[in-house]
Amino acid sequence: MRLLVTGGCGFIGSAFLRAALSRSSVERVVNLDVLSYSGRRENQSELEREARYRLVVGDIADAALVARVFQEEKIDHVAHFAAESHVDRSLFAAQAFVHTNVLGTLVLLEAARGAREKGRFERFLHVSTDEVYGDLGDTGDVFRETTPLSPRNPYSASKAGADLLALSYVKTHGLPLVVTRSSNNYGPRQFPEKLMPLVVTNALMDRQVPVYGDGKNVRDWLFVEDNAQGIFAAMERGRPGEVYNLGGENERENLTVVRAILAALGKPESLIQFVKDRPGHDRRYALDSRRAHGELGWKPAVTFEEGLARTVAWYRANEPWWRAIRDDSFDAYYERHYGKLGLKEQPTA
Ligand code: NAD
Ligand code: TDX
Repeated sequence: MRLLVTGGCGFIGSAFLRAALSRSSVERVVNLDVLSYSGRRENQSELEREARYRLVVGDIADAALVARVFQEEKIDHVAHFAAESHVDRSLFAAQAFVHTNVLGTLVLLEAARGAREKGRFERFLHVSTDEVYGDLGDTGDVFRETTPLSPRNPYSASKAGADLLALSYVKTHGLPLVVTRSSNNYGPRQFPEKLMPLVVTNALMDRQVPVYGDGKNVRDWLFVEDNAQGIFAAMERGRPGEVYNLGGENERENLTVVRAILAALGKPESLIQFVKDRPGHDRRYALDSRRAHGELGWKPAVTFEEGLARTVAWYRANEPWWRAIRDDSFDAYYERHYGKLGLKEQPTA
């Protein structure tokens, strides 16, 4: 397998790089990453010593660069993670989401189609999300792979656009492509704009922890290493043209998650501050993952309690990692976003 991973300096992509390089069936891994604000070179720096591995810094929407990588490296598999991934940023800067998530995906599909026509391309694994299905509201229902796409924010709309393009390449060009749609990931190396690492790092700094709305929105939490295993299984064993939901089977209200983190850190619940709700905030996501269980033989292995303990321990042990991110530019984002939502001034630690 000569594998191109996009977005391997990000949270899930870097976990996937480790999973891929641990397998002897993988002859070569090339990571194409533009090192955007959420791309961290240190997420993969120890891998740079591996002879089978190469980091290429560049944009997936740069067609000439992507064509060169395909040709030089004789790429026959793609695992496509690169994306603008944060819903809140898509509310005020949507253009980058279309550039990377839609246009970037198209460039990769075209490169794979070209390689396929030359007879040397085997699998394109497109990484998508449960958010493309929209919102379950307060119903007891779940999303199935057949649920119509109904995205409700610019992030999920751009991901849904990418999904449709990707699946169209199966029909029109016979591209052997598989899509995974996972639920919310958590674990080490997640950029601290997302709920869990934001709560952990704010609490470690004795800052208020912002909870949107009434805190009763439900997410289904999947430990990042379990997602990496599921994606690898889908790339190896998934049927071309098929979609696989990868759910964590850990539905929790946000407030429950926040309280569990504060308890694990020994911090008081008085740090919780309810702020104005996210516009268009999806109430609940939940996935039916029986197709992945049956066809891929995949199930999440890490319980929520174990995953949370490992996540909290990682942020405690890797303070230089998150301190380097929580700099002035992060504060500018934080004030711009949370100031509008009514977050109180931060008490000093
Ligand atoms: P992330 O923001 O941590 O990482 C994204 C990576 O993509 C970064 O390394 C960044 O530098 C890179 N990137 C961005 N634009 C690029 C471009 N134009 N060219 C090359 N590289 C670029 O994101 P993540 O949380 O690791 O998410 C990875 C994928 O998984 C995304 O496709 C996302 O939609 C999907 N996903 C995420 C979750 C989640 O809970 N985080 C859940 C389901 C699906
Ligand atoms: O400060 C916060 N306060 C808060 O209450 C933040 C950042 C979030 N929240 C809420 C919003 C959501 O209900 O917590 C929940 C989780 O929020 P995020 O971490 O922003 O994730 P979400 O919007 O659910 O999207 C995530 O899962 C699907 C990922 O960011 C996406 O990349 C993925 O596709």
